[in-house]
Amino acid sequence: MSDTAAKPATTAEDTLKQKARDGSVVSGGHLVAKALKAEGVDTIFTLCGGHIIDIYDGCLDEGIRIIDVRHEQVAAHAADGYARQTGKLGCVVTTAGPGCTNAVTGIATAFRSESPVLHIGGQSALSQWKMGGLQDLPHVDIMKPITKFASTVMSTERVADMVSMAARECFAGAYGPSYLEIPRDVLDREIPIEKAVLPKPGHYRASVKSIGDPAAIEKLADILVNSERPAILLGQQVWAARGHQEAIALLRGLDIPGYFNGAARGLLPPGDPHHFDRTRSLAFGKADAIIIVGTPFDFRMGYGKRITAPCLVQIDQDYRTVGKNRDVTLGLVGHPGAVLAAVLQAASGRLKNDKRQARREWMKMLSEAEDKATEKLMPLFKSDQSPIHPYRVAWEMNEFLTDDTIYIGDGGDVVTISAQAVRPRSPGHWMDPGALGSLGVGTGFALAAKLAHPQKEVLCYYGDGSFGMTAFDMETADRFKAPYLAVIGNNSAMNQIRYGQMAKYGAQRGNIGNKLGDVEFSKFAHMLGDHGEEVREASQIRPALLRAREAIAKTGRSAVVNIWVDPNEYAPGTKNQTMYK
Ligand SMILES: Cc1ncc(C[n+]2csc(CCOP(=O)(O)OP(=O)(O)O)c2C)c(N)n1
Ligand SMILES: [Mg+2]
Repeated sequence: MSDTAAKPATTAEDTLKQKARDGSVVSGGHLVAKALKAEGVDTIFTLCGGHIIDIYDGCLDEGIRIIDVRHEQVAAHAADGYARQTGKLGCVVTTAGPGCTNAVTGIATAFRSESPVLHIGGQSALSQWKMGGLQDLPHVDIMKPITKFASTVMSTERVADMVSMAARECFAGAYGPSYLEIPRDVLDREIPIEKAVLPKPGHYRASVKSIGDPAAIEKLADILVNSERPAILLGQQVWAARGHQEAIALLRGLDIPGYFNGAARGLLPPGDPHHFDRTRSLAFGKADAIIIVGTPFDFRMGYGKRITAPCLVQIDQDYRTVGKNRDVTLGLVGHPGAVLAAVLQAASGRLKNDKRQARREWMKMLSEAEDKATEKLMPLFKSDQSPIHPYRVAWEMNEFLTDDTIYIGDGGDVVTISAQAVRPRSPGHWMDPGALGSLGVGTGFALAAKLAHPQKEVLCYYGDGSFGMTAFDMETADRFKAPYLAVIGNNSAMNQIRYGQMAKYGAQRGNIGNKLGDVEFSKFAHMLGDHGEEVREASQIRPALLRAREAIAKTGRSAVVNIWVDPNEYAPGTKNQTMYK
């Protein structure tokens, strides 16, 4: 018999607690935790509030880790980041009212990035429904447009059932977030356990590994064995759905050049013969067949309008994305890994030698063009100008990355630039906000990445504007022994916007509303008890990064390297961004 069970009950509360321990009654909060456990959730990201504390009590019983942050935006980004890093449901728990609204940006980011996140929020008691309770808001109405599913839970009996329902919705088609609001009396009430609807782990969801229409698989196999200059773009769904091994097998099996965007960056390491990243326009301009997998024709793809290849195939988890914004030759709906494995099988042994030879030449041509493009960037990458050129920082970071570094970009221009130099070495080692373009994702992503993979190094490259948005949760990373390296490209401005403004309004009027103070962020690190350095010369970037790495290993705390970059240097595309035209 355990110590707790041996203690006699003294108060009514104790009696209830004892009953709960006996397993004869269960509260709504404990049902939440049981359902999360059934879904494989091992960590929740949260900021406390009276409406939700019973969920914490349940998580203690179920052995679910509670990571409490300083701002709900970070909790939501962390839940998203944790989903991206683990391939499982992420979970954020917020209190009613401002707890929910603070998390909106994180959930909206997950929505545009198709990340499976369950957001559970508190609400005033049903007994005070619409009476003007503390922190009362129409949460479900607020969350509906940025989730796949949003609902109130109306009874304690249904709490676990509705958590499972919301989780199922997160994985329907393209993944995404769900929101559940649980009123306080529903959450706190205790009911006999046999009255609760408790879906059985592994029995309330079907496999998502659908291949769609087998006839379309055959058609795509035909296309791929008959083309001479095919190219494949792998998008974030390939990684999110963990279809990357099948995707890589297809590239290698049929000798096709692969391009990678967003979270798919790093699915193949740089230097791999099927990895390409500087010649997408060239390849798409000359290809006779282009296959787009798991990424929409949105602004990042020019809405697909520039593609002129005679054959364009689109594969997506979401039926609504295929053929959206432009016509396609063939559309397939299904799980990217399952579809590509089926296509490879259907094409197996059918690629003729002359076609394979043609592809090798095609890839050789692209590969030479890649080398030329890199050579062209080299003078910028190697620049030793003072103030430091932002391209040099990007290059130094790429040199500094190990095979085990997860790279996160959170900023404007400096991060856009970094994408030209940073080559993640492994799947999941590149994280960016995705289509919402939300600044401030970095701290939550870094916290989540380190918690998901304590043995890996996590480097977040921030703009100084972005860092200011969520940096305080670096303390949370330290508190939970999830240290990471924050590198800041500091130009004392919201520079990406500044350039656009100057291009449109001229140097005088363009400098309004976008300049920031000169902040020595190393002092912020010192305040937290962390290692922090200022870097003002290009030659000092590498030594500072190495010292920071060493400090993190030695102290188990985060580090900040604040690099002062030239505010007058920027990415080539920035000034001409179409949004300013
Ligand atoms: C939350 C949010 N607010 C505003 C923007 C618009 N925005 C895009 S880039 C940028 C500048 C970011 O500044 P910083 O992080 O310092 O990077 P820099 O461009 O200076 O390199 C801004 C404000 C945004 N994308 N997200
Ligand atoms: Mg800046």
